[in-house]
Parts: sequence; structure tokens; C-alpha cells
Amino acid sequence: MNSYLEKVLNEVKIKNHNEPEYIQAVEEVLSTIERVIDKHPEYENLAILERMVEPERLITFRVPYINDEGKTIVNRGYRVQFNSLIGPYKGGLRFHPSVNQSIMKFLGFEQIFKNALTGLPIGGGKGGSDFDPKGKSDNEIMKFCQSFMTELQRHIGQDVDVPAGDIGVGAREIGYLFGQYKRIKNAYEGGVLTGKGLSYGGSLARKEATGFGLVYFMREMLGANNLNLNGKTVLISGSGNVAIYACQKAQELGAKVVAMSDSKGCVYDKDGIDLALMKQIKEVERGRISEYAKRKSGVEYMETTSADAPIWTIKADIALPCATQNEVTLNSAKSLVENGVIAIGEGANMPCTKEATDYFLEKGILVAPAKAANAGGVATSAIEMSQNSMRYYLTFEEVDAKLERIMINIFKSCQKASEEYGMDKNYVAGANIASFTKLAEAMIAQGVV
Ligand code: NDP
Ligand code: 2IT
Repeated sequence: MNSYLEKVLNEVKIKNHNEPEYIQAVEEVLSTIERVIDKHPEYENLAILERMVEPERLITFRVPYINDEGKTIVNRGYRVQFNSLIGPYKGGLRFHPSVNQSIMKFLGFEQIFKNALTGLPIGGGKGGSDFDPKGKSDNEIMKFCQSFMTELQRHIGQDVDVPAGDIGVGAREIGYLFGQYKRIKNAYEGGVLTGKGLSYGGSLARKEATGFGLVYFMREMLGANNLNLNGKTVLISGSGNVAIYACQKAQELGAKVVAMSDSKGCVYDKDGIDLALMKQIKEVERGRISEYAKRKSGVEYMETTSADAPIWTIKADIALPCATQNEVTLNSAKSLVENGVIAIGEGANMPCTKEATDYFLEKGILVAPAKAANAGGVATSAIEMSQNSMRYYLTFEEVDAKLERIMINIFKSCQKASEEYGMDKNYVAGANIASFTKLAEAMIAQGVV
């Protein structure tokens, strides 16, 4: 890294010393844009990087609610309004006990670049809470969402900041959040949240978009390298929104998905995942994945007992980590490579540790980076916003066709940037460079703000 990059990274490390995930996300970007910085010495004087790594605004707030036993519970809410250069802040809400400022900031930072890659007018933001929806009644979820929105509503709006789902926030939560927003504002502001239900302003294909988009990107990346998905064996970690629809599209394109997981363990199904059964257990019953092994014969269940998740020890051609950050460790990367993996597609945000990504690239494994590969979700959120503004709905096929086109374009930008800067086939660098150059240009055009 050159001296300007070193200086900024050091400042980030000092100022955010207790935020390891945030530092990791910044380091991942800064370590790939040296050639851009070398070409633009004027960036240093304009403090382009210093402005990029400082959120425009970071809001934290108290979220109290009364649980079913009558006890008052207090959680912490967050919204990081990171960057509004190219559109209103846009990004999901995560409800998970691990949520903290570091995780919010890493997600918000990644979102800036991801959203720029979509080619749509959306800035970067993220939010959430350390609230754990697991084991809570519908009533408790609703009361929590109402309390969360009672504060959040003063900071968002369809031209200001547009939240959506992420881990622990799906259609149910978005419905409760939307209802409370509408009640407080006394206005039907359809585009203030995305991932809404189809009966009140949601977009067809938004639910499927992140997983479908990931597989479209993988198909493009393989195609550009004279490979294809047909007949390939695939591992998909997680069994939530992204994982399930990645599985569906991978199967549709002729791949065989042999394993999926949740935070407790994974199932290895040599005959190929029965997606209808998986959806029944995960989407309808909200159950554990171990249930899948109980209901289908010949399926092996492996419990997760350390940071090296057992799913990555299974032999396969392609790995799609779709659960959470840092779920692919260096050890896991080594197991995958030893077993002959040819490509990694990041459905989750920052699922590979930096060491794992570096190892894959060093071994010549194709890596589809999260910022690019999982951008189909937020891109379709932007399509939902535009439908809300038009007061008109597109068909499933229309939205899916737009999504597919966007993913093809994102792949092409990553490919082009990686070639232009002499880092052929390094799509991690390509994604960072393509988005960074666009953002830097917008920043210069808008002056010092
Ligand atoms: P869901 O809540 O629907 O599913 C999350 C899945 O990941 C579950 O299977 C969950 O298992 C597992 N998981 C969550 N936390 C952990 C953990 N700490 N360790 C191991 N497994 C874990 O979330 P999504 O599918 O929406 O999100 C998955 C990933 O994709 C996240 O990284 C998210 O940021 C990213 N993403 C999501 C988009 C979207 O549109 N939804 C768009 C782009 C990226 P369990 O049930 O046991 O907790
Ligand atoms: O990480 C992500 O891109 C998301 N969780 C989706 C964000 C959105 O606004 O649809």
C-alpha cells in the first residue's frame, strides 16, 4: 500500500480500535485500490479516503418494550447513515444478538460500494439492533418493531433513508415496521421501506433477488472463465432468505446443492437438497436445520462446534457462503481448496476472512465478492422504490429480467476494472475499484461536504 493509504488505514485503526469488523472491511477496500490512488495524487489533498471512511451520521437509540411475561426489556437500536453521494441512504436492518457498532459500520461501509455497483441511485446505510427474534412470540416481535420504529421514523423517509431486511428481519418484521411508520406519519409513504409484503407495496421477486442474483453473477463469472454451473456440486451455508433462493436458482441452472446449514450445524444430502422440505422447515415452521436430517433418510447432520464450520469440509465444486461475516476461516478455505473447489460466491456480507480471500486468490480460485455478488437484493429494493414512486407494479418476469441484466452488468464492471488495472480475474479488486472510482468522481463533483 502507498503512503496515503497506509496513513488513512492507520488513522482508521486508531480511531476505531474497538471495531475489528469495521477495520477489516476498510482494509479490504484500501488494500485493492493502490493503483487508482497512484493515478490520482490529487485525492490526498481532497481527503477522498478520509471522507469515505467517516459515516455522515451514526444514530444509536434505546428500544424498550414489554415482553409477554410483563417484564420491560431494553435493546439498543442503530442506524448508520454512511454515505449519500449517489442517492438516499439505503441498506438493511439486522436483528441479531451479535449486532454492535462495529458490525453496523462494516455493513454500512460495504453497502456504499455495493449500491454504487448496481448503477442505481442509492447511497449506503445500515441499521439494526441486538434484539434476538429467536424464540420470541409474534406479539413480542410486533411490540419490538413498533418501539424500534417509533424512534427510527424521525431519521428516515423515502428520499432520505430507506431501510430493508437483513439477518433476522424479513417480511413479518418489515410489515410491523411499515405499519408503525405509517401510523406515526399519517401518510402512505410506500418507498420508505423495501422488502414489503406483496399486498401493500412490495415488489415481486424481491424475496428471491439476493439468492437469484448471486447465482446469476456466479454463472457470468464461470462463463467468462470457460466454466459453467451445470452438473456442479454446491455447498450453501445458511438456510435463510439468501441461502434458500440461491439454492433454488442453482438447482434451476442444473447444479446439485449437497449441503446447507444454520448457526447450529449443517446437513449433507448427497442426493441433493429437497428444497420444498427445506422451505417448509425454515420458512413455514421457523425450525432448526437438524430437523431436515430427521425427516429425510440418508442425510448426515454435522454440528458446528468451532469457528471452522463443518460445511466447508465437504467436497464440492462451488461454495456459496450465505450466512454471516467471517464464516469462512483460513482453515475452511484450505479444506475447500484441498477438496477441489473452483469458485466461491459470497452471498453473505464479508463471509470470508481476509486471510481466506487472499488464500483463494493465491490458489487461483475464482472469488465473487459480496459487494458485487449479493447486490441483487438491494438492486431489486431500488426497483421496488421505483415501482412505489410510479404507483405501478411490474410482473415477476419483468423484475427478474431487470435483476439478471443488473447482475450481468455488475460482473462486466468488475471484470473491466480488474483488467484495466492489471489485476485480471481478481474480481475482489475489480468490484472495489469500479465502485470506488465512481464514488470518488461524485465526491469531487459535489465539493467538500
Ligand atoms: P436470514 O435471517 O434470513 O438467515 C440467516 C441465516 O444465516 C440463517 O440460516 C442463520 O442461522 C445463519 N446465521 C446467522 N447468523 C449466524 C452466525 N452468527 N453464525 C452462523 N450462522 C448464522 O438472513 P439473510 O439470508 O437475509 O442474510 C444472510 C446474509 O446475507 C447476511 O450476511 C446478510 O447481511 C446478507 N445479505 C442479505 C440480503 C437480503 O436481501 N436479505 C442482501 C445482501 C446480503 P440461524 O437461524 O441458526 O441463526
Ligand atoms: O446487505 C444488503 O444488501 C441487504 N441486506 C439488502 C439491503 C436492501 O436495502 O435491500
